[in-house]
Amino acid sequence: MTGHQLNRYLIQAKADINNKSIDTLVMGNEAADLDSMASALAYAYILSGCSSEKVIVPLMPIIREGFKLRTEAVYVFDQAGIDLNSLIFLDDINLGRLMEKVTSLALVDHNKLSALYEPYGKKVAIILDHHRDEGLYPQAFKKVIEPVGSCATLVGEELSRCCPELARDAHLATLLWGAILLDTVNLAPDAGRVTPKDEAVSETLTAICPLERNSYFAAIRKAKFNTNSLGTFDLLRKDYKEFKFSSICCGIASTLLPLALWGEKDPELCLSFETYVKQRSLDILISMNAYTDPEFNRDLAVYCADPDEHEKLIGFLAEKGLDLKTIEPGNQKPCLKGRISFHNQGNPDISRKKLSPMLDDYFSS
Ligand SMILES: [Mn+2]
Repeated sequence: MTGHQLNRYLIQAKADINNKSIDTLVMGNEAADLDSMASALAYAYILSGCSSEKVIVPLMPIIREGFKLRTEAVYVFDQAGIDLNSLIFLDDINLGRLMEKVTSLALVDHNKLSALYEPYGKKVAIILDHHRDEGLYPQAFKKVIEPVGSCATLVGEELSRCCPELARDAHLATLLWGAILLDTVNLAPDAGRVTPKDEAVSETLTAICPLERNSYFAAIRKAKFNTNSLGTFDLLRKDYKEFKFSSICCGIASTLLPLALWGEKDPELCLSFETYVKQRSLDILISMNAYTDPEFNRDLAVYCADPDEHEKLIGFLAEKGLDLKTIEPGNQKPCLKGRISFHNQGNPDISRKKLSPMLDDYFSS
């Protein structure tokens, strides 16, 4: 499986970053979702197929450890037979030293560099993106910025346009098609994401990819919500935001499994929360668990380093109409010094977006 052309390209690219100057470095955005990573990898491969004398390298702008949190990307990359060891992650390189050897940048799935990369803005030569055009980098000689459902669609267009030899590559097609199907919700018009261009590119990929559309989409969706492979630490950091409410540092994780199931997997939830709090110097850590069972449902886990603060906070949340019912997820071991409590949230309308301003008001008064 590792011997196919796409993997041979990746192995070469990874060797090239150490001993050659790089004509073009291709990168997606820092959120590094499936669309972004698939587009970067596929576009680098296509560009190098068009001009084999050039050194063209894709960069995944996250650390290697972060890849496994994107469970849908793990699934699609596996279906496409991609050897993860050959991918280049941030911790495989020294960014400053690498950029000295890079002549030009190709941005996919974004058109504005983040602060870390902004010093290299002058090198931007190509942009393929489906976000709003920020009108930056006038020196770029190629800008394709269109509001299609998925950036992978624009990469797919480049494939047919500039590199017909790769247009029969099933691994490449599997990669691009996965991103398009996930972003357009399986090309569903009701979801309001799909455009005629996404449909057209998807049609072309159907002929090359050995998978069936509906089952491929269903499997990607399932992988996205399947957190079985993740431990408590990974679940906490997968979709995590940190807030400063007055002098209180509060982390709120959004997780996709019921607390009952989480507690069964990990009987030391409190110790894990406590370690996480310590590492990030937090005062409070909350997990908002959203899942369907079969109705949409929410649970809430609240940890405070200060036990007195915990009691007051739960009292406040009760006043705010979250309708909390205390639950015991499995046989939980006690905390070392803080206090944790677990609840079903009877009012499922209160999301992180709504909870955070409430907490801000509470701690500011
Ligand atoms: Mn995108």
